[in-house]
Amino acid sequence: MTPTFAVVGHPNKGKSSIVSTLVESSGIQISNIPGTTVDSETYPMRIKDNVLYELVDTPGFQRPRKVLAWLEKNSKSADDRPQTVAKFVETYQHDKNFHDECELLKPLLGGAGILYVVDGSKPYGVEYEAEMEILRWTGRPRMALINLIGEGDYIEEWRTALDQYFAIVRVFDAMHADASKRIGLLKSFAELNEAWQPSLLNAVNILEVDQIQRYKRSAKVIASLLTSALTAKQSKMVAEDVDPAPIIEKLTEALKENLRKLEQKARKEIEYIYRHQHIERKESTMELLALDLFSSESSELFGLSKSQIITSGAASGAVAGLGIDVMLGGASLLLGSSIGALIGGVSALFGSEKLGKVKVLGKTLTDRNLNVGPVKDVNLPYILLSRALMHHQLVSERNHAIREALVMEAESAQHISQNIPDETKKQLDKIFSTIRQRGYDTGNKALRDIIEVLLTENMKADMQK
Ligand SMILES: Nc1nc2c(ncn2[C@@H]2O[C@H](COP(=O)(O)OP(=O)(O)OP(=O)(O)O)[C@@H](O)[C@H]2O)c(=O)[nH]1
Ligand SMILES: [Mg+2]
Repeated sequence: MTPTFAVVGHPNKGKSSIVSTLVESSGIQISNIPGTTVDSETYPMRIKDNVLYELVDTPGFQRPRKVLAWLEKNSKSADDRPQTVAKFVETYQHDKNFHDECELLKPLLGGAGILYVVDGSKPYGVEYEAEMEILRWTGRPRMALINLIGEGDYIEEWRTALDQYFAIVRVFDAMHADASKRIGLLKSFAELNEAWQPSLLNAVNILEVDQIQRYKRSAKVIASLLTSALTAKQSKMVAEDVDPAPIIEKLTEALKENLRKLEQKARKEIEYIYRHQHIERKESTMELLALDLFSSESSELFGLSKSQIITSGAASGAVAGLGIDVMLGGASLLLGSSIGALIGGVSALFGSEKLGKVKVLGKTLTDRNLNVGPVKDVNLPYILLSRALMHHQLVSERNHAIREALVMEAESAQHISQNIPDETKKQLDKIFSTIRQRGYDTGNKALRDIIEVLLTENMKADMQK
């Protein structure tokens, strides 16, 4: 059976925040208005096809004293207490006054363990005792989490009280807990109930492996971003008499836009890896004003230069007898060198000097291909890399209980590339120049490996904080 925990407690103490964190879901409703969660809802923690555990988000206790008074009246001895709780739910499940209590007790009657959440930044008070007593009556395995919503520190008095009702008491900061804290908490869950131990320890293993996988997958995304950016180009065929300057300008803008889009796409992919699909991001767009670009003009037709066409023509005497009309009729069916071969045939008929007049699908060989890109600027991959490393750090550390936008300051990205060790920079320079020369994605494993190390170094720095 999948280990299931119901997160229960007073209204507005961070129950939904804890559920969001532990199942890595940013779609759960969280707000500072008490009574936000109205009905119980079960959320599975899934990695690939495995459901590792489930958490039930529940509404807070509303009338615990009344419930406890009823339970006490209807119970004869301690051995009938869990049954009495079941009887309460059966009796009051359609009563509006006890809707919240019935909602939170139902999953416990169904076999869930208890995670009781309190706010350790506020003093302890007797008003919590009825809640804790009811939970004790259910007889379910119980653990208390002291969350810290404000500045105060009443952890010790809470601990003294909670220890009397709960097998395990832990301080757990819902909003700032990172992956290692969450995994630590799962290990405590495993202590709570022997029957869940194998599944939960397995869950811990799967999560630990998944953490490493996330770094690997992120490295792949960033490597592919850099490769695409280093090889990005724009080109357009124009007729002989067209002024190239405004077109080059447009192509340059299109290239910059493409680079920004590549970056945004990589951002989304990284956020997806860390299950932050709904993130709102506030970041300054990449400054690409002064980028140094390659630009060139060449005459070509369907990807073949004039000399290629003439060369292939020399070898294709077989088509020399075909008329132009026949050739045009068939041109749409032909590609690349076949077209070259046919034009070659034509050049054999008309002589290469007249080739400029021959039109194929409306284009002449005197049309020019205007090219912009790739970007020469040696800083480009480092700008992208720094920004990607910073974004990865923010996203990988981001707790799923946070609902505010992710803010990225462009200035703080700058120091990241300065911190890359010189030896690594040399290796990167070499890889970047190879990618530029080859002009296509080589699926560069060396690049992925270096980026993975840079991502992991970031992680180490975090753990030392
Ligand atoms: N600073 C801080 N705020 C927190 C923490 N946990 C929860 N909050 C805030 O406390 C408020 C209540 O959080 P919820 O998770 O909605 O609380 P809840 O217990 O589910 O509330 P109900 O559904 O109304 O019973 C929200 O504004 C949270 O952002 C925390 O660890 N630190
Ligand atoms: Mg809630």
